[in-house]
Amino acid sequence: MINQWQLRAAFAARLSDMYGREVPAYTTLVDVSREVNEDVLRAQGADAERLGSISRVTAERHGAIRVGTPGEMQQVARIFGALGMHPVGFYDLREAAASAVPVVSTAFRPVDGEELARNPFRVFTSMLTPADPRFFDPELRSRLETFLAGRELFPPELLALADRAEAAKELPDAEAERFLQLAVRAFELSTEPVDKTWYETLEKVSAVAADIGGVRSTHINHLTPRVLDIDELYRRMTDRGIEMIDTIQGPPAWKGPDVLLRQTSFRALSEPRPLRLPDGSVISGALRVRFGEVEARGIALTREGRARYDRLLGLLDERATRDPGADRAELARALWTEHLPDTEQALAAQGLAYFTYHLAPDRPRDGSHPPTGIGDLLEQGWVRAEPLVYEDFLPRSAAGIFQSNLSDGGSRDNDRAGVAYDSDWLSGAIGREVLDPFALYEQQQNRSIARVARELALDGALG
Ligand code: OOG
Ligand code: NI
Repeated sequence: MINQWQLRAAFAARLSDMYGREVPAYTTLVDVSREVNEDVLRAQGADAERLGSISRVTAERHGAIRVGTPGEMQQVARIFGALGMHPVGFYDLREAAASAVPVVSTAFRPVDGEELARNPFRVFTSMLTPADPRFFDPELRSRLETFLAGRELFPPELLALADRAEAAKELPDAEAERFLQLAVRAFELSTEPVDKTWYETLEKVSAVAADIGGVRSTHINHLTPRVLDIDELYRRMTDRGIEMIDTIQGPPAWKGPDVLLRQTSFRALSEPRPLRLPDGSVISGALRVRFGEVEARGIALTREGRARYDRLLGLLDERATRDPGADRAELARALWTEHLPDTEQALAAQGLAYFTYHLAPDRPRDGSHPPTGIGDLLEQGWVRAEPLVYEDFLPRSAAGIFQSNLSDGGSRDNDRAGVAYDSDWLSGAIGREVLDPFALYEQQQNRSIARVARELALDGALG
């Protein structure tokens, strides 16, 4: 029998092999990430593993896929459900992006601490919004919806195996093998000819719309390794002659703790794709869709911490507008230094980031009574705080990653009102609750505090 986390780890590893064959530059990115991680581990020792063991970080990947309809999203949810991955968070990239990115998204990922430690594979999953009149007029919407309704992304056998794996939380070896083969195949780039006229019609609105709705299949759009020093990775990739986008998205490099998520990417590469012309003939063409991305993960911020981050991004935009010649990273660093505490202890004390709390092995043993507040316990050496790693995504960064790979902005009519979608709508559409990331981190933190309280009481009883 193969259990869920083994299935998830095997799926992530096979997807990585497949993607490396299809997009060789991805392999370079993985190699350079591994080198950087080994160097950081050598230089920092145990500190390098503060946000995850080196084995977790080395195997860690996130993927991105894009689908066309709620029905397709629901099928994706079944496949990832088989792997113990649940929809977490709602991202509206239509609002986060200046150019035309007509999608709303969630991320499928494991949610409990142990599962994340075993293998944290996550997939950012976007769904096209043909009903949004800012992008699609009624005629195009109707053609697009008809096209999407007529395709099948996932064979029924794959979905049946997925349902079995989700219900039983495991699969017998032979079925597991079949499930993995079918699942990886479903995300390979199709060799079926692309209808050139249809693709280009959608491309005029948005390259993302063409990538999703211009073809009869889906594919993994990128697969992202995790690196412990993204600034160093950026330098090494550039030294190797790989042209990276010009920024690292997310928080700046600064002297304080890493928080949230920093990401960067190299531009989508032209890949050969067969194109069908109106006369039925097929020519070999090229489309630029898939790219490489890398990320560094930091500590998860509380709602308050996140509000601070969002406010700082706003301030950064203002300062950059006022001072167009200034280096954005420098401006960001100055703002961060001014507005964010630069130690884990202060982040914890001010309620800005999430931690789990554990009894300190060297806590007082002189029979004295521990204080009751978590802050005092920490300060007086009764407990230790371990940071919770941020497991999710950032809408502004995601929009930046999408946009940096669009050669033109597409078109959007901002005079029209968009269709409103939110987390509840998506939950209903896929028939599963889209979970609130903050609630998940809070739960982990609260559980650890409750455990510490129990252990201290026990300590008292024994002492
Ligand atoms: C997804 C872009 C978002 C990230 O890491 O923020 C993303 C896409 O291009 O489909 O993957
Ligand atoms: Ni990504």
